[in-house]
Amino acid sequence: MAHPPQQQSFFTDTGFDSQQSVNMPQAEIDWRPNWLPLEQADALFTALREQVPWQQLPITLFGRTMMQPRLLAWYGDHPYTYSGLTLQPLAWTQTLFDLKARVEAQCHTPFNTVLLNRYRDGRDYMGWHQDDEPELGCKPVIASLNLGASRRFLFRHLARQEKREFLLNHGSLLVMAGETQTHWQHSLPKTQLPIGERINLTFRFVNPADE
Ligand SMILES: O=C(O)CCC(=O)C(=O)O
Ligand SMILES: [Mn+2]
Repeated sequence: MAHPPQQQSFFTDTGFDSQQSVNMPQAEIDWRPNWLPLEQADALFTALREQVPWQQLPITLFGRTMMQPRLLAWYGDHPYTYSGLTLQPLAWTQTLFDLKARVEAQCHTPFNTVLLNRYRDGRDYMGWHQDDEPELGCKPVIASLNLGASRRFLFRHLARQEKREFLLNHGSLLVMAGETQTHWQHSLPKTQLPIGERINLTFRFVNPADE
């Protein structure tokens, strides 16, 4: 892997961080609303918005192809295939490489890719799904970092009548682990509120053997 270019790091201090407990059966969730200090979250949002080569790409679901209702970018060491689309990875930038190290230290697990989603306003959204692609393995750890506008994030259990809701605010980190992806789906619904842009980053470990 090519060495990422030198650039000033966002993560020179550790900042304020507090975990909030979550009670969800058959799930392991680590929820840290104040994970990234405000100035770092602001700087990261601006840098990613300007520097990432955002793309709007098609998706095929149930035989129908449509444009995805958000912009995205895929970085890391491996391609990623989901819903009929294979994303070739962009090379790590120094900013994303440093951020990955910080998220790895928090989660005590390695990541080798990150999916970036940019929601231009409340009309952009993500429908119900599980992150259960074979290349993620059976109990994937997925760390989700949130920047910009706060958005509702919903969970629904696949077998029980249970739902949960989080308000994913600027600088928060939500980690999904254990059997979360087996038993729960998640979504980011549309909103009619006049809200600004949001960027979400999900760090993942793609198993090279299953590519
Ligand atoms: O934007 C979000 O918070 C959700 C992202 C997500 O679920 C995904 O990328 O798989
Ligand atoms: Mn997901």
